[in-house]
Amino acid sequence: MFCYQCQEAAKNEGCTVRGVCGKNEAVSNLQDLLIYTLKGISQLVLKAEEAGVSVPSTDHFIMNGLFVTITNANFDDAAIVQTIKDGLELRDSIKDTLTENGVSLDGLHDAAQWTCATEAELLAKADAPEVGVLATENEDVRSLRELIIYGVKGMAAYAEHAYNLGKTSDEVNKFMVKALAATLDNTLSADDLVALTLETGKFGVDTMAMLDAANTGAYGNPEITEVNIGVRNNPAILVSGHDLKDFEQLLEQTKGTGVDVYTHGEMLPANYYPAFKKYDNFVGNYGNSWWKQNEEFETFNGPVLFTTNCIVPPKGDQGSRIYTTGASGYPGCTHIVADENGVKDFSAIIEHAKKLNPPTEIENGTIVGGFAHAQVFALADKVVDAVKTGAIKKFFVMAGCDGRMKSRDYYTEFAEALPKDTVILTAGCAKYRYNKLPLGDIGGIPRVLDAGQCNDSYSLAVIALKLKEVFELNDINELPIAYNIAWYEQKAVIVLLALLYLGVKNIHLGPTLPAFLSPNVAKVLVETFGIAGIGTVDEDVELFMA
Ligand code: SF4
Ligand code: SF3
Repeated sequence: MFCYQCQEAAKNEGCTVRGVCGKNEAVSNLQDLLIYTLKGISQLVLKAEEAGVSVPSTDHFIMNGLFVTITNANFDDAAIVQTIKDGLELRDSIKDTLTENGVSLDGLHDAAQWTCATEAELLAKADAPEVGVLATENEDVRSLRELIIYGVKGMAAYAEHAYNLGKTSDEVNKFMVKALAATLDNTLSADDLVALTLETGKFGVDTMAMLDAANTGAYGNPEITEVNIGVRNNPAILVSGHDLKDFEQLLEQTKGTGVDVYTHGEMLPANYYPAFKKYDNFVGNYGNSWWKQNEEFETFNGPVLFTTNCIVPPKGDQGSRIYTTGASGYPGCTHIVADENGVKDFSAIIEHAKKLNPPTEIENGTIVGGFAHAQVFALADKVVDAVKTGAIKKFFVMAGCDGRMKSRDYYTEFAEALPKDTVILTAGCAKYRYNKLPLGDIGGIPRVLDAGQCNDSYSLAVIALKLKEVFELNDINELPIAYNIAWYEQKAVIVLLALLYLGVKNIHLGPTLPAFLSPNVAKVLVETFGIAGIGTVDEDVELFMA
């Protein structure tokens, strides 16, 4: 195996024996083969498009397949094997249609041609050198190809959440096909791939805008909310991940059952949506970000539903009360699938909850969030005034992911060290490093404004663009906003590419720069966009405030 897609890549080079995330060699290789298969399918879809032949839709299969390979989403080798087999079937049906229409299949890449007669052959192919990341020998081309693939993985995740709410975009779906196929094309130069990287950012913005419209269209605009972080004395289900449609279905089905519902990790922002506030059994948020789940699931006592990443391999017998759905999966855990209308039956998890103890309290009180674009616009006068009077000197976008590395204490210390006339704008699970600190407020504006999930980084970009308009500036970079972003998995990659596409310069990225950036590609990002790593807290605060 070789994997370097996330921030925890071993030695910041790559995992080669077993993932730091817990992914074993077999799963890692199978994920590579799934991506390889998606690339082959994409090459055929492009061929069909050129020939003007209509072929079976691959949109949902591709977005889901990409999502399955995101860090901490799916560890289930059997499920991935089945997805690959489904992909081969889909691929063959496209080939048949092309052949029937007289389209030549000459010149296809192995990714569009490989076959297997048995599962053993499939497993052997997953381990073949032509399949994995290292198949691209030139390290700069490999770096750019993977940067694009990781961006597209993040895009696919957001596209799938929107899809689950009935929203999809032909342009985004077509771009994913184009990008996947492009990574098989040896005629593309490094410059072509740099251009494609920026285009990935453009479609990242479009996808996040689509998901924002899907979420707010279905559940209303997030609003300022005091979220309870304590517990009640009823049996309960904990929901993690990012999918709001799953969350809604679970709330509907638990209504009147005596079973409470809590959010964990990236599901916390569900508390901010008006549509979910009508459920009396929706209690609040339990615990912190994903990497604390082993200990927090222990004290939660009840079953847990994963709608997406981030799963940490369960400890002891915890797996027996973990349920997965959508792109997520873990061997031995119960996986809940949707019927043809997208309806999921959560009765098993609800019945399971009834047999278990209520959650044990680990903290109490409330935290405040809900500062997505509409809520911030409603407070615009107050915010603009605070900037004009100098009450707010600077905003710090500290969006992104959290992770288990000790070096991430930097973000807590950085938030504590920021001058009192600064405001943190956050989104994603990165917030857990400082959202419970007593940082106070500035004239009633909390010093940590949480817009929501990682995809709600889109809201932060919309807010920045609005401020640019209000202050009549020519360039988004003239605003008193600094970007100190934490990344972990591939959704943070698409958020980063989206910000670059919007023209944001001088983003600091930590706790380490991605292992998949070759020195030359890193140099391009530094020279073109002013991307930098992080230093010490004191140095960085001084640098940002200068
Ligand atoms: Fe390693 Fe991250 Fe890949 Fe897991 S996802 S194998 S931790 S690089
Ligand atoms: Fe967190 Fe996994 Fe990325 Fe959606 S839940 S931000 S790490």
